[in-house]
Amino acid sequence: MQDFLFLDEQYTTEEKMVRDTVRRFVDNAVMPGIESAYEKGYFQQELIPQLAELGLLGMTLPESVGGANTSYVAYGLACQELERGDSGIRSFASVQSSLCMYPIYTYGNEAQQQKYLPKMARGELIGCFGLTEPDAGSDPGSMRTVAKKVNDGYLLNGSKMWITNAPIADLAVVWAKTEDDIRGFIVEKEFDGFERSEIKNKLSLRASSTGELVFKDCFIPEENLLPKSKGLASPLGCLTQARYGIAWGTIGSAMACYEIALNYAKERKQFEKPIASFQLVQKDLVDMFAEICKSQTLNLQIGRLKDQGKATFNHISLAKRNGCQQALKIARKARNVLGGNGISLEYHVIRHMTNLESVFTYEGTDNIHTLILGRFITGENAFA
Ligand code: TGC
Ligand code: FAD
Repeated sequence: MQDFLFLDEQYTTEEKMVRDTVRRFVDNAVMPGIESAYEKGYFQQELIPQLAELGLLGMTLPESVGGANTSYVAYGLACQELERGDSGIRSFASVQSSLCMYPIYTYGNEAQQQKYLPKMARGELIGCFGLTEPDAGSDPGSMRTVAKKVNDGYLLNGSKMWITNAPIADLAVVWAKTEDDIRGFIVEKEFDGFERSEIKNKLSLRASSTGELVFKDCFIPEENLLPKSKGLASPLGCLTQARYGIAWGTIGSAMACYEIALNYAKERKQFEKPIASFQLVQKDLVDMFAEICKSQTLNLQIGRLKDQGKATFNHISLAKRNGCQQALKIARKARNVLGGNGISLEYHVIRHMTNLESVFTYEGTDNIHTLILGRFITGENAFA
């Protein structure tokens, strides 16, 4: 879409290169198969080697562990372009990078980093992140999964629900209560007592693989404990990383919906005129355009703060909440502009719209981000 605010001038050459490369990848590799993948409820797993080849897995991590050492703005732009294709492919990259590689890098030791991260960056090992449980979603501190200390390791018991990548993962970063505190564990798919199953019949994020993790006396060797993880702040720290990418990603979905609606409105004729000439349709298009411009500017500023080490989790809540709210509104407006065609998979808007329903809920619901910001501005904690 038009760079109305000249934001291109604010990005470095490398950031623009990342964005344009991911845009081409999405147009050439994701888009041709997405309609059918969505219809079949299938994650386009065959694209993982290309995602890895483009350096999109763990891209902000240092090269010493297989990362691409890019800026957070570059990471944001990559998420924006991936989600312009589909929220599912961005979800895959978010989970692999921000929810699995990030905790192994941040809370793991050197041996764990070297064992897992280069292979994860190459897409040879796929990760998933288990925090949510059937009875612990917005309140992860109430989790029931426990890790009991035994000789040379831990016995893990419990279950995790709604886990992106679970059915295809080689390892899971799992959060459990020990006698002392919540800790993170790397659970490999071959471990005895570890089972996964796919959640079927989703009507949102259909081109993403989602599942359940179950642990029954699953033995985790001591070396698979993330030694620097301590308390709920550790998994929440990973969420801060992923929520940042989601803020950008949602605006990618919004951009796709806006562009489709604009082109459609210029071509579709009713009352012998293009529907783009009607004032009410123009209002919908202007509302979409204005919110995208504002959101892109917000994301860029928060990205720069993140690159300078100044972004707090409150900033990230502002951007995640804004991105989800605006993108969902934009998708619904675009759906309206397309009339009956708006509900057809062929026109893509309904796919983005239904995807965004999940994105609005995962990684902290809209209510949760509202209350995080409410706590920040009032000093009153609604969760206590
Ligand atoms: P609270 O007392 O607020 O915090 C406990 C400790 O954590 C610190 N903290 C954070 N640290 C880093 N990043 C954040 N975002 C943090 N938020 C809080 C906090 O300072 C405190 O530290 P300390 O040192 O004092 O102990 O905890 P609470 O139990 O009151 O909960 C607060 C609440 C509700 C905000 C939090 O639990 C929350 O964010 N709930 C939402 C849960 C959620 O987002 N789950 C997401 C699961 S993963 C997922 O959805 C992946 S989708 C992936 C995809 O496909 O893209
Ligand atoms: P609940 O917490 O039960 O919330 C239900 C409603 O109550 C919401 O509207 C919520 O906003 C509201 N509510 C709850 N508490 C409050 C409050 N204090 N004040 C006001 N309103 C409140 N989790 C993972 O760990 N890993 C993953 O990879 C992952 N991937 C996911 C993929 C998909 C497709 C989906 C749908 C979810 C995924 N999740 C994952 C889980 C996701 O993070 C949770 O669904 C989310 O955190 C909300 O939890 P819940 O579904 O249990 O809803």
